[in-house]
Formats: sequence, structure tokens, C-alpha cells
Amino acid sequence: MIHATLTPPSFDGTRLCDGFLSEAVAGLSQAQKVLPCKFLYDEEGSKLFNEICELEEYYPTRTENEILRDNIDEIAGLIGSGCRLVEFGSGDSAKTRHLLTHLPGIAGYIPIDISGPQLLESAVRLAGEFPGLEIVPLEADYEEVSEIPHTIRRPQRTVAFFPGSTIGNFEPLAAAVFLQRIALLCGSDGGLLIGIDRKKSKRILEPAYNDRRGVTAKFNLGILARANRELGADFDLSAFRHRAPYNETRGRIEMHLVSQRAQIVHLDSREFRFEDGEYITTEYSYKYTLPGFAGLALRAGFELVRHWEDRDRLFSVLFLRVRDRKPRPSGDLPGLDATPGEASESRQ
Ligand code: AVJ
Repeated sequence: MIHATLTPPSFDGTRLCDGFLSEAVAGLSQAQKVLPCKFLYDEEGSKLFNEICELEEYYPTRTENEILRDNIDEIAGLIGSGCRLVEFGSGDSAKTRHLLTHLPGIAGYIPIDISGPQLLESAVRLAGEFPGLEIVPLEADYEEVSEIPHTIRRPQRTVAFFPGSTIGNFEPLAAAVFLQRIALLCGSDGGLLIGIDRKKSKRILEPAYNDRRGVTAKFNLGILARANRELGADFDLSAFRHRAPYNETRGRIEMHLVSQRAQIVHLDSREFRFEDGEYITTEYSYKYTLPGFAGLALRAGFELVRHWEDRDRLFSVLFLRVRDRKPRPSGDLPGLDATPGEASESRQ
């Protein structure tokens, strides 16, 4: 019997906790206070996020899973056998499990996640479930990955997997820069399987980020608890409230932590003043139209090969490939012409 190969997780980038202090201080010093969303995803936060994924109001996870399940043969065919599959922000690798079942010839799986404990736990579990699969986990802020770890088997190509509409965390310009980086990391024959959340009515969007059970609120407030625990800050968690409005103009959900009174918070021997009602921005979740996202990806060096959606067009999964460097006629968005379902893009 062939055993799975599991390389112990390696680290890339600076130590993550050093970053938290400097980035929190910098973020709270801005006129509009921010705490970068990656710090929501520590061990506790990752668990809460998994809980969010199970919520009735939170449609993205189950919808994306459904799209992946319904189209798995075609998707596996496009990824191709012999590839090196790299997942950015792998979490518990729940979505990948299904993909891997349909990719028997794969050269290796490289899960990248910022939460070390969750990364190791899910890699060990996957290794047990997929004998013969080489798993090379990488604990890193996926934005800072400069090289993809090698597998023992030489891969035919590298395909990135970026599910969950996590790309929505980036502001559009930063999203394009990040996609460009993925294109570079994957190289000329590379591919990208990515999930994006579609623009839709705020009647659907806002409940997804303001659930009745308050799991998202707990997840959001968790970043303050973490700052208290790890940085010695003195945030009063009962003096901040979670709120997540849809900013229609920008096309994004914004997660806020709203100060319930005028107060001063101490961190790193500094004082941060909050007015009553002032808020910290903790996360953006951008929503896209299909042509909007394909255009952004094109500028970043990817062309759309194929896309799938659910019947309500809540969510899309796209397969893109690294574009060859030859210039194209302007205005030409490869793969987007005569695509069914385009009429829905103007829909609310
Ligand atoms: C992990 C970025 C995909 O934007 O839907 C969910 C994060 N935050 N509920 C999203 C999130 C609050 C999630 N992503």
C-alpha cells in the first residue's frame, strides 16, 4: 500500500503575531479605524468561521458546495490529472475533500492557511483519507507566499484553488494585484478555480452577515478579545457592537465594530479614543457581477475558461487559465461572450 506523504507544516513570511501588534496599532491610528481581517482567523476565529458556514442565513458555503458537487466531473477534467493543487486559505479543507476524490492522478496538494492548528489537523485527517496523496501544508498569510512548495512528483501544471469568495476580502485593486501574483506563482500553463459571491439584494446579503444566533457578531468581536489576550489591549467587549451593512455603492458588505459610548482603549502604551458611534472596520466582502470579475481577472493575467452558477445565481465558480502574454484586441473578454445568464447581472 502506498502511504500518504505529509510534510510537517512550514512557515512563510514574518511571524504572524509580530504583525498583529504593528498592524493593529497602525490600523487604529487611521482616521477610519481598521483591524485587518486576517486577524479574525486565529484558532478560535477559524472555528467560529466554520460555524458561520453552517448557518441558515449564510448561503455562500452551501451554494458553492452545491455548484462544485453538481459540476465535479467537468471541473476535475479542467484541473487535469498530474497537477499540483494549491489552496489559498484552506481552513478545514472541506471543499477540497470532494475535489480530491475526483483527482486521483494529482501530483500533490498544498494547503495554505494562516491558522497553524487548523492546518495541521486537517492535513493529518486528509492524509488518512487519501492514501498516496502527497500533502505539503504551508502556514502563511497567503498574501505573502513567495514560492509554492515542491512536491516529490513533478507536476504537469499548477492549479490554484481559491474558494469561498475569499477574494472578496480584497479591495478590487488589491484583488487584481493578488490574482496577478497567483498567475505568476502558477506559471504559464497554470489555472485558477475560484469562487465569487454575486451582487444581489441586501435582503439576502445583510442577514448572511447579521445572523440571528449572533455567531458572526461573536466572530467579529473575537478580534478585540484576541487583541486583549495577545497584545494586552483593554477593549471592553460589551462596549462594542457588531454591524454588517451592505454598501451598495461599493458593492461590499462591511463588518463594523461600533463603539457604544465615548471611550479610550489602551494598546502598546498608546491611547485610542473612540467617539460614541465611531466604528472599526474589520472586514470587507466584495460582491461581483460575472463580467465585472472576469474583467478584473483579465487585467490580472487570467482568462475565463468556464463558469458555473446555482439556479438562483447567488454564487459562481470560475475556472480561469493564465493568459499567454500576447496582446489581445481591447474590449475582448475571453470566455465571456455569449455566456448564458448575463441578463441577471443588472438584477438586484
Ligand atoms: C471568508 C471572506 C469568504 O466574506 O463571506 C463571513 C468572511 N465574514 N461572515 C465572507 C465572513 C463574516 C467570508 N469570507
